[in-house]
Amino acid sequence: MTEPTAYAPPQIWTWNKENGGRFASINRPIAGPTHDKDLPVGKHPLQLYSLATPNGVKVTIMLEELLALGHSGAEYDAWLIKISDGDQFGSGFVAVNPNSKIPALMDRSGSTPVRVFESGSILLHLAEKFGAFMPTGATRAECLSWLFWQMGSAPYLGGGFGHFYAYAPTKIEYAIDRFAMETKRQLDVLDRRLAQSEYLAGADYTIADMAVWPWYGALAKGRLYSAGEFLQVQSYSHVQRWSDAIAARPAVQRGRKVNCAWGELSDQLHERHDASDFETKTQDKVEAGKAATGG
Ligand SMILES: N[C@@H](CCC(=O)N[C@@H](CS)C(=O)NCC(=O)O)C(=O)O
Repeated sequence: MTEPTAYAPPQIWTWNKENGGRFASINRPIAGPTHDKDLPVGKHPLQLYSLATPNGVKVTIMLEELLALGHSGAEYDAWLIKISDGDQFGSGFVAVNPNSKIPALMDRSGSTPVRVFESGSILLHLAEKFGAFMPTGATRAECLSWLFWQMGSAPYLGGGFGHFYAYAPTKIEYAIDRFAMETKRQLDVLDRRLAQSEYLAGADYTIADMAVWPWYGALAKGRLYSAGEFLQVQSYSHVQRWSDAIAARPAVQRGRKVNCAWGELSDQLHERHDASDFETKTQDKVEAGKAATGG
């Protein structure tokens, strides 16, 4: 095995701010706000503060699916939180999520606003509120099991494999090997389940699929960490079938665009305040409008 440069941990860990890496500018060993900043509040019952990462997209997919089912109470304003600029450390954001991570939701539909953080908790809150995308009866437990499987498993994929394969300043064979093995094991867990069942909880599409798909569907399609070939993702044929089926859903296609600030301009809807924004406010239209007015 290729050995990394010898490193002996000191007696007491100290914060070395120079210790680079892709997220050095936002990583800190302390919690709490770094600056005062109120969050904007729009006109809808639900206020979402987020970014279109896999964790963020879970919630915008759920909201678009609820609206597609006719739940008008799921109308929402989606505000862009730029985590690379440190927006998650503003006092208003920290009041909604003390963990300073997107997504964060304020449910203002009742007399007292309710804060909800952690994507799995937000999906559950919305599923219970609208009585949708979560089965009752025997398959409820299966749905919750896969939902919590995602919450426990994805940190090995993102914080483990993705970090050491794609982002760490040096390639450490031990770390990449360890997390590639675990990631392939997780893909196999999903593949075996999806060989027996159309969706994760059973015959119906649920919040479990909405939680798992943005991570493992993207991985299976080679959209995460450019690791498709390395992990031989094509071999997980049932995951491929399930990923394609979910990707084809119109609500999923809309949800992926919300709070997206990279990629094709026509796929970026920085903020979403109305269903018509998908037609009129994607970045290609915004830029064309600016060019036309010389702005
Ligand atoms: N377990 C959390 C994870 C959320 C999370 O890791 N969010 C990332 C973006 S995908 C974030 O906000 N990072 C900002 C930071 O770490 O400062 C959830 O599912 O909501």
